[in-house]
Amino acid sequence: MGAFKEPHGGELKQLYVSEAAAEEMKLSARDFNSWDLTDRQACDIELILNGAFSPLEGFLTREEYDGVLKDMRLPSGILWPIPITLDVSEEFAGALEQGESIALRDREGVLIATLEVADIWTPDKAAEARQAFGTEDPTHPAVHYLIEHAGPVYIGGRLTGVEPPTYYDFKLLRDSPAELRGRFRKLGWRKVVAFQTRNPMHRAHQELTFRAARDNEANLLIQPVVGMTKPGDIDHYTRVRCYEHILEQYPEQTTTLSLLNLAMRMAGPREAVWHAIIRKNYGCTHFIVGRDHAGPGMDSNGEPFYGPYDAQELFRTHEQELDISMVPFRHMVYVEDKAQYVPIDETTPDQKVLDISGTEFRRRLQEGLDIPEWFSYSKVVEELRKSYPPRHRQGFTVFFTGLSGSGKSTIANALLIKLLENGGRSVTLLDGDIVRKNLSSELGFSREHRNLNILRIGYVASEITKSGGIAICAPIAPYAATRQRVREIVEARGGFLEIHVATPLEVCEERDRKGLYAKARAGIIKEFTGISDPYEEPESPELRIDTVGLHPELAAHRIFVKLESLGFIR
Ligand code: PPS
Repeated sequence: MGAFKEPHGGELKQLYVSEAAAEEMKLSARDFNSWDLTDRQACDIELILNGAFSPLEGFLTREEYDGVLKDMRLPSGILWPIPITLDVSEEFAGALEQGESIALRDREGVLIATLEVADIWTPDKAAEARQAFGTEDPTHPAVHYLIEHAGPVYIGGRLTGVEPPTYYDFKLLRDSPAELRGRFRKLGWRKVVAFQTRNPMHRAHQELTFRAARDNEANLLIQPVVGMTKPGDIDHYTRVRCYEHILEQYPEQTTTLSLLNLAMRMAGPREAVWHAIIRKNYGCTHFIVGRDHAGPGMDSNGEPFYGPYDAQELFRTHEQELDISMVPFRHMVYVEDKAQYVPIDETTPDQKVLDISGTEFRRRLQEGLDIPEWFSYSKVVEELRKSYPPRHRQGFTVFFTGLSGSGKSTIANALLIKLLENGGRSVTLLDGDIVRKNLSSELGFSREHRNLNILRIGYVASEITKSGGIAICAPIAPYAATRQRVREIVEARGGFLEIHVATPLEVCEERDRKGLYAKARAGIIKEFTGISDPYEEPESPELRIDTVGLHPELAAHRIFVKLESLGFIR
């Protein structure tokens, strides 16, 4: 297999018009219906326009979509495993007609491309989830995205590129397929092995990629994904700094680094085939596929979504047609006596084999514990420690929930004082009443308004948490789904503890400190939580506290101890 053959499915698509034509398009597109691209769509469109998704020339039409879902093929017969769709709102789609051109803009309103509308349709999302990802289970990130975030209507059609997206970070590391092919040509690299990753690289990865290149007498392209990866992954800024350190460890002139603005779907086998097509388009001849390639983790029953080698098998079935060779990943382990990494199947029973799992590595990072040099280069570990400090240096949110009069504010205040006494971090109390006065003064108590109120609190708490502070929130927060959303936003930035102040309704009503229960019973206050409005009890809070017979100070102490045991304070 020689280098620089035509990309998958024929010529490399390059859909941008000339600068002069782009200027004209910007003027004429002023009258077009205009759609602001979502983050996912912004990634997809970039790779369609620059040819990384060749042979696609736009977002899938209905016929293309059906074929991709059914047997991974476009109407031309070319293999294409992942549906690349432009999902929009019903309102936007309702104003469109087939054949018209629409403007597609980035967040700042910059015109990225125009699309000639060929099809407008309402997809069967459950069927799409089953066919593309093999499951309807919403714990699969792509299924979750499809059901929770993607718009209800799809628009398909050809794109004309106006302006490539602007980046402010790592500009020199971002390449189009044509640019990377040009670099390989200039360097005289005829065989190139591509390595895909969404994680920091440690020594095992370095050894494996080094071997893959050596065994195939090829050069190496490290091409990490910096678009959208699995929620909870290490941010790309930190990862790229780590990759730059690891690049120093390869023999000079053998290896290059380039970033890929891909929005991953975590679709396992189908995703592996997709990744290979993309790398073929970038001019690579070989592609490394590991165990559980692009795996989405466990399903809601704790079972893996795909078998560990399903991706390799699917790739193997289509390898000829894909015209890019698979380099199957062998799990590398460290053999202490040899001070060397070796594929696990080449070790002997008498050898002492060392390995640190991803979970164990994260635990050590979180708790500030030792990470040995044999596992990862110290510069890489330092970089990770800077961005992901141990828990006692991270911010966190303590989120109280419970009925009015349950004692949330009293315990929250006691906790505030204890944390201030302990020192080291700024502490902010977002009490229900305070927030309603300052942040949410225009809101009432309908479900919609309560949710809005809680999401505002969650947003502020997440910003405080991100900056390394402590946020204590004490609203009623009666709806479980909204509390879950707050948890998700905050956990992306640091710690989150939900404390259910589970004082029974009868006790709260009997206390009736503010006289609100009496008014609620009399119908003077409407939509009152516990009386005329629901309260959904948390199923698994970090702590549940019943204040009956428990002094607030003791309650605060229990939370303090919990925070200590989790490593957030010491
Ligand atoms: S929510 O549901 O989380 O948005 O509520 P929250 O922001 O915590 O506000 C609750 C405080 O507002 C007073 N109040 C009511 N609570 C519940 N239902 C109704 N209809 C209502 N009307 C006014 C009440 O004092 C709550 O304060 P706490 O401290 O919880 O007693």
